[in-house]
Amino acid sequence: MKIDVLPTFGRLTDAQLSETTVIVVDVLRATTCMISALNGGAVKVVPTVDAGDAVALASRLGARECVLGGERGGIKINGFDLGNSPSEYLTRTVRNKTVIVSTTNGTGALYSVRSADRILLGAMINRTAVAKAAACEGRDILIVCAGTDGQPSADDLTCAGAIIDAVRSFADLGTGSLTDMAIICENLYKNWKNGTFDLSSTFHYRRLINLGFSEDVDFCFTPDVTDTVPVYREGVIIKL
Ligand code: 3SL
Ligand code: MG
Repeated sequence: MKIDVLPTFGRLTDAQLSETTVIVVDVLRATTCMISALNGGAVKVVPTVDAGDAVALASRLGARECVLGGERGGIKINGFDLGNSPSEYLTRTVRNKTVIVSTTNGTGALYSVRSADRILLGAMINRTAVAKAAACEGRDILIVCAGTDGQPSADDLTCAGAIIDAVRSFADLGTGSLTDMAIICENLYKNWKNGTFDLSSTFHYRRLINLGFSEDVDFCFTPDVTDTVPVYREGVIIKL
Protein backbone atom coordinates (compact mmCIF):
# COMPACT_ATOMS: atom_id res chain seq x y z
CA MET A 1 0.00 0.00 0.00
CA LYS A 2 1.24 3.45 -0.92
CA ILE A 3 0.12 6.74 0.59
CA ASP A 4 0.39 10.12 -1.08
CA VAL A 5 -0.85 13.56 -0.07
CA LEU A 6 -1.92 16.37 -2.39
CA PRO A 7 -1.47 19.64 -0.47
CA THR A 8 -4.12 21.39 -2.56
CA PHE A 9 -6.78 20.08 -4.87
CA GLY A 10 -6.66 20.68 -8.58
CA ARG A 11 -6.97 18.80 -11.78
CA LEU A 12 -6.41 15.12 -11.08
CA THR A 13 -5.66 12.51 -13.71
CA ASP A 14 -7.68 9.32 -14.07
CA ALA A 15 -4.52 7.41 -13.13
CA GLN A 16 -4.38 9.27 -9.79
CA LEU A 17 -8.03 8.54 -9.07
CA SER A 18 -8.52 4.96 -10.21
CA GLU A 19 -7.63 2.01 -8.01
CA THR A 20 -7.19 4.50 -5.18
CA THR A 21 -9.02 5.29 -1.99
CA VAL A 22 -9.24 9.07 -1.82
CA ILE A 23 -9.61 10.81 1.53
CA VAL A 24 -10.66 14.45 1.25
CA VAL A 25 -9.49 16.59 4.18
CA ASP A 26 -10.66 20.09 5.05
CA VAL A 27 -10.13 19.94 8.78
CA LEU A 28 -10.87 23.68 9.18
CA ARG A 29 -13.74 23.31 8.80
CA ALA A 30 -15.70 21.77 5.93
CA THR A 31 -15.10 18.05 6.39
CA THR A 32 -15.39 18.41 10.17
CA CYS A 33 -18.80 20.06 9.63
CA MET A 34 -19.97 17.39 7.19
CA ILE A 35 -19.05 14.62 9.63
CA SER A 36 -20.85 16.58 12.35
CA ALA A 37 -23.97 16.97 10.16
CA LEU A 38 -24.22 13.18 9.79
CA ASN A 39 -23.68 12.84 13.54
CA GLY A 40 -26.42 15.43 14.06
CA GLY A 41 -28.84 13.16 12.25
CA ALA A 42 -28.78 14.56 8.73
CA VAL A 43 -30.01 12.06 6.15
CA LYS A 44 -27.32 13.17 3.72
CA VAL A 45 -25.07 16.07 2.83
CA VAL A 46 -25.01 17.49 -0.67
CA PRO A 47 -21.93 19.62 -1.39
CA THR A 48 -22.04 22.25 -4.12
CA VAL A 49 -19.17 24.40 -5.32
CA ASP A 50 -21.42 27.30 -6.28
CA ALA A 51 -23.60 28.96 -3.62
CA GLY A 52 -26.27 29.69 -6.24
CA ASP A 53 -26.53 25.97 -7.04
CA ALA A 54 -27.05 25.30 -3.33
CA VAL A 55 -29.89 27.83 -3.20
CA ALA A 56 -31.50 26.41 -6.35
CA LEU A 57 -31.36 22.86 -4.99
CA ALA A 58 -32.78 24.00 -1.66
CA SER A 59 -35.72 25.72 -3.32
CA ARG A 60 -36.42 22.60 -5.37
CA LEU A 61 -36.44 20.43 -2.25
CA GLY A 62 -38.30 22.92 -0.07
CA ALA A 63 -37.57 24.25 3.41
CA ARG A 64 -39.15 21.24 5.19
CA GLU A 65 -36.72 18.84 3.51
CA CYS A 66 -33.40 20.63 3.74
CA VAL A 67 -31.04 22.96 5.54
CA LEU A 68 -28.70 25.30 3.70
CA GLY A 69 -25.21 25.80 5.11
CA GLY A 70 -21.88 27.25 4.17
CA GLU A 71 -19.46 30.15 4.22
CA ARG A 72 -17.33 32.46 2.19
CA GLY A 73 -14.19 33.78 3.88
CA GLY A 74 -15.29 31.94 7.02
CA ILE A 75 -18.55 33.92 7.34
CA LYS A 76 -22.04 32.45 6.89
CA ILE A 77 -23.43 33.12 3.43
CA ASN A 78 -26.20 35.70 3.42
CA GLY A 79 -29.62 34.04 3.54
CA PHE A 80 -28.25 30.60 4.48
CA ASP A 81 -29.55 28.80 7.57
CA LEU A 82 -26.15 27.80 8.95
CA GLY A 83 -22.53 28.87 8.65
CA ASN A 84 -19.56 26.52 8.90
CA SER A 85 -19.21 25.82 12.62
CA PRO A 86 -19.38 22.11 13.58
CA SER A 87 -21.57 22.95 16.60
CA GLU A 88 -24.28 24.27 14.27
CA TYR A 89 -24.52 20.83 12.65
CA LEU A 90 -24.68 18.87 15.89
CA THR A 91 -28.14 20.18 16.73
CA ARG A 92 -31.75 19.20 15.98
CA THR A 93 -31.74 21.66 13.09
CA VAL A 94 -30.27 19.07 10.73
CA ARG A 95 -32.07 15.95 12.03
CA ASN A 96 -33.78 14.00 9.22
CA LYS A 97 -32.87 16.74 6.75
CA THR A 98 -30.77 16.95 3.61
CA VAL A 99 -27.96 19.37 4.36
CA ILE A 100 -26.87 21.34 1.29
CA VAL A 101 -23.45 22.92 1.78
CA SER A 102 -21.27 25.28 -0.19
CA THR A 103 -17.88 26.34 1.19
CA THR A 104 -14.85 28.24 -0.07
CA ASN A 105 -12.48 25.30 -0.54
CA GLY A 106 -13.90 22.07 0.89
CA THR A 107 -16.75 21.55 -1.55
CA GLY A 108 -14.41 22.29 -4.46
CA ALA A 109 -11.97 19.66 -3.20
CA LEU A 110 -14.77 17.09 -3.12
CA TYR A 111 -15.90 18.01 -6.63
CA SER A 112 -12.34 17.67 -7.95
CA VAL A 113 -12.18 13.97 -7.00
CA ARG A 114 -15.77 13.05 -7.92
CA SER A 115 -14.67 10.42 -10.48
CA ALA A 116 -12.61 8.39 -7.98
CA ASP A 117 -13.75 4.83 -7.18
CA ARG A 118 -13.90 5.44 -3.45
CA ILE A 119 -14.02 8.82 -1.69
CA LEU A 120 -14.02 9.14 2.10
CA LEU A 121 -14.10 12.29 4.21
CA GLY A 122 -11.40 12.75 6.81
CA ALA A 123 -10.77 15.13 9.67
CA MET A 124 -9.06 15.03 13.03
CA ILE A 125 -12.32 14.09 14.76
CA ASN A 126 -12.53 10.80 12.78
CA ARG A 127 -8.84 10.24 12.01
CA THR A 128 -8.60 6.66 13.32
CA ALA A 129 -11.96 5.62 11.89
CA VAL A 130 -11.20 6.97 8.43
CA ALA A 131 -7.67 5.50 8.53
CA LYS A 132 -9.11 2.09 9.40
CA ALA A 133 -11.76 2.29 6.67
CA ALA A 134 -9.20 3.32 4.06
CA ALA A 135 -6.69 0.66 5.13
CA CYS A 136 -9.41 -2.01 4.95
CA GLU A 137 -10.05 -1.10 1.32
CA GLY A 138 -6.54 -2.44 0.62
CA ARG A 139 -5.82 0.06 -2.15
CA ASP A 140 -3.32 2.89 -2.34
CA ILE A 141 -4.47 5.96 -0.43
CA LEU A 142 -4.47 9.50 -1.79
CA ILE A 143 -5.22 12.22 0.76
CA VAL A 144 -6.48 15.31 -1.04
CA CYS A 145 -6.27 18.45 1.07
CA ALA A 146 -8.63 21.34 0.41
CA GLY A 147 -6.00 23.93 1.26
CA THR A 148 -6.89 27.59 1.59
CA ASP A 149 -7.59 29.71 -1.47
CA GLY A 150 -5.42 27.51 -3.67
CA GLN A 151 -2.52 27.40 -1.21
CA PRO A 152 -1.42 24.52 1.03
CA SER A 153 -2.79 24.93 4.54
CA ALA A 154 -0.78 23.67 7.51
CA ASP A 155 -3.97 22.59 9.29
CA ASP A 156 -4.86 20.16 6.50
CA LEU A 157 -1.29 18.87 6.19
CA THR A 158 -1.17 18.20 9.94
CA CYS A 159 -4.48 16.35 9.76
CA ALA A 160 -3.27 14.33 6.76
CA GLY A 161 -0.25 13.34 8.87
CA ALA A 162 -2.53 12.33 11.73
CA ILE A 163 -4.48 10.03 9.41
CA ILE A 164 -1.28 8.50 8.02
CA ASP A 165 -0.04 7.89 11.57
CA ALA A 166 -3.34 6.10 12.32
CA VAL A 167 -3.12 3.95 9.17
CA ARG A 168 0.02 2.37 10.70
CA SER A 169 -2.24 0.56 13.19
CA PHE A 170 -4.08 -1.19 10.36
CA ALA A 171 -1.57 -1.69 7.54
CA ASP A 172 2.10 -2.49 7.17
CA LEU A 173 3.74 0.68 5.85
CA GLY A 174 7.28 -0.34 4.99
CA THR A 175 10.04 1.80 3.53
CA GLY A 176 8.86 3.33 0.27
CA SER A 177 5.19 3.22 1.20
CA LEU A 178 4.96 6.96 1.76
CA THR A 179 5.72 9.68 -0.76
CA ASP A 180 7.91 12.55 0.42
CA MET A 181 4.78 14.70 0.91
CA ALA A 182 3.23 11.98 3.07
CA ILE A 183 6.45 11.77 5.15
CA ILE A 184 6.45 15.57 5.57
CA CYS A 185 2.81 15.50 6.75
CA GLU A 186 3.41 12.71 9.22
CA ASN A 187 6.38 14.59 10.70
CA LEU A 188 4.33 17.78 10.88
CA TYR A 189 1.68 15.87 12.84
CA LYS A 190 4.27 14.38 15.22
CA ASN A 191 5.71 17.84 15.83
CA TRP A 192 2.23 19.26 16.45
CA LYS A 193 1.47 16.42 18.84
CA ASN A 194 4.66 16.84 20.86
CA GLY A 195 4.21 20.62 20.99
CA THR A 196 7.16 21.67 18.83
CA PHE A 197 4.92 22.92 16.02
CA ASP A 198 2.33 25.56 16.87
CA LEU A 199 -0.52 25.81 14.37
CA SER A 200 -1.69 29.12 15.82
CA SER A 201 0.89 31.02 13.77
CA THR A 202 -0.46 29.64 10.49
CA PHE A 203 -2.72 31.60 8.13
CA HIS A 204 -6.15 29.97 8.15
CA TYR A 205 -5.97 28.81 11.76
CA ARG A 206 -5.11 32.37 12.85
CA ARG A 207 -7.84 33.85 10.63
CA LEU A 208 -10.50 31.68 12.26
CA ILE A 209 -9.27 32.64 15.73
CA ASN A 210 -9.41 36.31 14.74
CA LEU A 211 -12.98 35.82 13.46
CA GLY A 212 -13.96 34.48 16.91
CA PHE A 213 -14.04 30.78 16.03
CA SER A 214 -11.57 29.48 18.62
CA GLU A 215 -14.10 26.93 19.93
CA ASP A 216 -14.47 25.56 16.39
CA VAL A 217 -10.72 25.29 16.00
CA ASP A 218 -10.36 23.46 19.32
CA PHE A 219 -13.10 21.01 18.34
CA CYS A 220 -11.72 20.50 14.83
CA PHE A 221 -8.34 19.55 16.34
CA THR A 222 -9.72 17.09 18.89
CA PRO A 223 -8.69 13.61 17.69
CA ASP A 224 -11.06 10.67 17.51
CA VAL A 225 -14.31 12.18 18.68
CA THR A 226 -16.31 9.89 16.40
CA ASP A 227 -16.29 6.68 14.36
CA THR A 228 -18.35 8.23 11.59
CA VAL A 229 -16.76 7.84 8.17
CA PRO A 230 -18.63 9.67 5.43
CA VAL A 231 -18.47 8.42 1.85
CA TYR A 232 -19.04 10.72 -1.13
CA ARG A 233 -20.76 8.98 -4.02
CA GLU A 234 -22.77 10.31 -6.95
CA GLY A 235 -22.81 13.81 -5.55
CA VAL A 236 -24.09 12.84 -2.11
CA ILE A 237 -22.37 12.26 1.24
CA ILE A 238 -23.72 9.57 3.56
CA LYS A 239 -22.32 7.40 6.37
CA LEU A 240 -20.19 4.49 5.14
O1 3SL B 1 -12.72 26.43 2.83
C1 3SL B 1 -13.66 25.84 3.30
O2 3SL B 1 -14.32 25.03 2.67
C2 3SL B 1 -14.05 26.17 4.72
O3 3SL B 1 -13.98 25.05 5.50
C3 3SL B 1 -13.28 27.33 5.22
S1 3SL B 1 -13.73 27.95 6.79
O4 3SL B 1 -12.96 27.26 7.80
O5 3SL B 1 -15.15 27.77 7.02
O6 3SL B 1 -13.38 29.38 6.77
MG1 MG C 1 -9.81 24.50 5.28
